Amino acid sequence: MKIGIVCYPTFGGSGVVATELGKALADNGHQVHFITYRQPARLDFFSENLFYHEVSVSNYPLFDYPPYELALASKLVDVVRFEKLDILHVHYAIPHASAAYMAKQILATYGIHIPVVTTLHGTDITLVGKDPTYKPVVTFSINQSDGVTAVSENLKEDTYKHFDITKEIRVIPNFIDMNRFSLKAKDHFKLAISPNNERIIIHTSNFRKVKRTQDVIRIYEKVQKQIPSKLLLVGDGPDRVYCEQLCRDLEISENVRFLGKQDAVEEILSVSDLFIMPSESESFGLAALEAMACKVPVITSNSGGLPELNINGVTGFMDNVGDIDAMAEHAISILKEDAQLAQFKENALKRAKEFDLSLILPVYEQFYIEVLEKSKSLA
Ligand code: GMT
Repeated sequence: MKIGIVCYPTFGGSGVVATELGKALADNGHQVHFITYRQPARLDFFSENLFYHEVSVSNYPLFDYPPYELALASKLVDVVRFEKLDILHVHYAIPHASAAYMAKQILATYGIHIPVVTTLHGTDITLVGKDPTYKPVVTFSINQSDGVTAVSENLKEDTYKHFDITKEIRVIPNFIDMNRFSLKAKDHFKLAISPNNERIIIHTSNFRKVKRTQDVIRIYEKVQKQIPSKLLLVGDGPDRVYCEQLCRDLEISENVRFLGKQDAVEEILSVSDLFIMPSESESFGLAALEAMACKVPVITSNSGGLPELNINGVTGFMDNVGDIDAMAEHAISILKEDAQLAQFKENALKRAKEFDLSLILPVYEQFYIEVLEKSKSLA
């Protein structure tokens, strides 16, 4: 198949899923064309089946807000026509699904009928999408897609709850490449971070409000009173500055390292003992899955799709959003005994294997075939 993928090219979860999916499809012999405004973060190598088409937006002085959606729609028309694509798969509804709809209508005037698959990732529904500013367009473009997927049952339910959706939504969960995300021997790094063999606690995110990163600091502050430990914070975003201040106020800065954005996050996860994700809402929790694949148990909130990943008392624990005391207690219970920690680590790895790329890739391929056949029969 010739597949066009539209995504955000950043480190965000939807961009990571789109890029890893595209790479795996290309490895499986499909021709994959990424169409976005910058080279996706994890697409930094050559493959004969991978192509990148950059969307450039005019910054004509009249535009206070450069019309990216129009530029994207035009580029989609161009790439679909020139490269003879079979299907378009857009990740994150805003503005990708509506740009794809527009491109589809324009292409129809050339006699080209291309099916569009939209994957809903989370905040495109739970936060931004349901805002009245975007809601009518998001509803319309989901309903006009030829196929719709969501990354968890919870996100599917939320979409039906908040939007007037007439389309069937297929749940296809996030996945993990177990070859990349596996335990790496990084003893020198472990020694540098925890010279006295302290436990290592980790959080990775984009430090947005929805991630409740300050809860991570407060949980750690309680844990470190009982368990000699260090805290690693990976990623960057608006709340990082408040987190740094909070560490100073709580006088724990000495034991907390802000590592910023990291490409090889699996290497840092490999030396870690516990991952904390206290998010306000999380449609799936890809970062938690990445941790589990590196044998790291997880303490998460019980919001969104997290109960579909984290098995309470087995792969870690789940507590109510904002319940810092419960999360700290559960963290201590996992970390205090070596044998107990080892068991949680094994369980986390076993669970992560259920989301291996090799299991999820064929599900996407089959979905494309279904959508293509259905749209051919309607043409
Ligand atoms: O986590 C983020 O805020 C980024 C966001 C995105 O769309 O880029 O991630 C969402 O999609 C990921 C991949 O499907 C999911 O694993 C994350 O749970 C989801 N984030 C939220 O729902 C907050």
